[in-house]
Amino acid sequence: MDAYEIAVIPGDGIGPEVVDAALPIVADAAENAGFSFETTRFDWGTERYLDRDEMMPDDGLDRLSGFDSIFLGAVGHPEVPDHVTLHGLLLPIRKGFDQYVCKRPNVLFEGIESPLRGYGAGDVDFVVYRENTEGEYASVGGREHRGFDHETAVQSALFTRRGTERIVRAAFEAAAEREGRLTSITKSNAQAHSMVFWDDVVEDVAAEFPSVEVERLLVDAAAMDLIRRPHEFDVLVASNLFGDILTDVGAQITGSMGLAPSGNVHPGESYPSMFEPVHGSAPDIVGEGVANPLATVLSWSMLFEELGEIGAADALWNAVTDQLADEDAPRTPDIGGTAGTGAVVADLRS
Ligand code: GGG
Repeated sequence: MDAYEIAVIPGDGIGPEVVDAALPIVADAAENAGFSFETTRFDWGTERYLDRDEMMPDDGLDRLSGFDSIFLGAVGHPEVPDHVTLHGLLLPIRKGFDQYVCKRPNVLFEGIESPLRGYGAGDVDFVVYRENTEGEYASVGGREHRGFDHETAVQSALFTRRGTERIVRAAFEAAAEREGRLTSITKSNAQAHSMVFWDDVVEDVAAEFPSVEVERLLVDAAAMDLIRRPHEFDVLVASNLFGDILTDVGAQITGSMGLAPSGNVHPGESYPSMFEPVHGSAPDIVGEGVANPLATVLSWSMLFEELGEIGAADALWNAVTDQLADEDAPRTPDIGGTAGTGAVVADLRS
């Protein structure tokens, strides 16, 4: 029997609430599928930062490196600037373990009302492949002459051929396995260096996938079209920043950030991948017990899928799908209910 070692970083705000609530159903799914996993908890995040001035220890990546996978709840705290929390925990893990594919499915489930008129179950089902280790999130730049009127800030985006090719190829592979449609997102009319380069790479890689139909969209048009015609999208591939923005649009049109899962994947065996709900720490609802645990459960489903445990992955995904389709089942306020986090998981397990 396989026994996996999973590092769990609940993080900040509602992170620990959704992570702890979800663990029992995750354990059920593993047991029913005939494997086991051990979790090791790392209480890294902003409480540690406020106490010790570091989000995680200096040897944090070393401590995570032996695990089969990593699960993260959320980062962010009202008293700490967001760039500190992001650059102190989430981004070092994504970059340190070369998790270059940020995979974010956007599915409109049965029982969920989209804010888009006329859209129902199954009408929206696309996945965003977001470049996850470079682009606009590269730490290239600086600030000079602070406090003077000639103060200057420079933030450069970094696009390498290797980095761009591999995310584009991963997206093409996904499109070839799905409906054969790929939309590449750029701003190549304005960003004539990096984004025209991105277009060139897409053209090169497209030659390897003649069966995949390629559409190119500027990010502003894509933001509009995700609302205007979301049913036409299958796989989108985008830079780090554009992918981040568009997946929030995707979460809204499919009902809630509380239903949006994600994986930061390093394909291959060299490093662990990391899975997390797309939502942040939601300080406005911390402690109220109403955070939606379903994005966390779906993210565990993605984790098990990555480990090759398809039975457990499907069991978790189907449990969420069935619950949402049941109009009598409990649901949290973000999707129109009044139930708490615990009641939703208890119902999933029943
Ligand atoms: N669930 C992880 C989390 O807290 N994300 C908040 C966030 O700011 N994410 C930015 C990103 O995904 O790049």
